[in-house]
Amino acid sequence: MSELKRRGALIVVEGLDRAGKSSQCEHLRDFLQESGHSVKYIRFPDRTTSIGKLIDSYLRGQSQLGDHSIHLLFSSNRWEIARSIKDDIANGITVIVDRYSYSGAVYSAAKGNQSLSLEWAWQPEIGLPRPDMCLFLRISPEEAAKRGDFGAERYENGPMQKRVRELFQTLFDLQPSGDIHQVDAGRSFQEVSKKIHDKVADCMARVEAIGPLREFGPITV
Ligand code: NYM
Ligand code: MG
Repeated sequence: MSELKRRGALIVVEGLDRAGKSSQCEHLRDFLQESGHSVKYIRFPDRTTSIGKLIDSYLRGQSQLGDHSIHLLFSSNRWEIARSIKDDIANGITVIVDRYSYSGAVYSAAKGNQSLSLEWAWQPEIGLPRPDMCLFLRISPEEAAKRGDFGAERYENGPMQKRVRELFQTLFDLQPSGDIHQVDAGRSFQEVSKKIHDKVADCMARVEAIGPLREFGPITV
């Protein structure tokens, strides 16, 4: 009989644009790999698939889509990758995900479309793999704006980021306790990465106690 393999952890990193998610994710991947773990780093939107190409064109302002349509494409882009995430986790690979369902729900709900509430926006995420932990890199919209040139893509403007920041908090308050871990991303790169490594190490040690990979459930706003 083959030895039972320990599953990988599903770790999501969230935050506003310019919070430093991607550089921290790459650093975390290298750190875990150097400590002997099997690890993969993926990001949403995944702009390489055919759905991802539609999203990319929308974000660059090269195509127009209704708020509900683009919302469902973002969700669909997660569903098309969900199978491979589950397989990797089952095969003992820890998967680091740069943006996930939380971004999906809050960016769409932040547009202020009356028929696109946070609750509506969350619905298509129900049933997707639920992260073992979500690290929220917390930064003020003002600080984020200072870090680089905003405005290259849709949603990268002050009022939108401010609303997104508020809705992240609303959504996090509705998540199961223990899922969301806030990290002060206004500190130096080294300080932030140390915090992230410590929290991830705790989570990876807990994976066996958590049991099998879970799924997202509904929220009530
Ligand atoms: N975004 C990202 C959404 O609006 N919905 C989603 O489901 C996801 C995953 O796409 N401004 C937005 C947030 C970002 C933009 O992401 C592109 P990135 O990580 O900046 O490339
Ligand atoms: Mg961005």
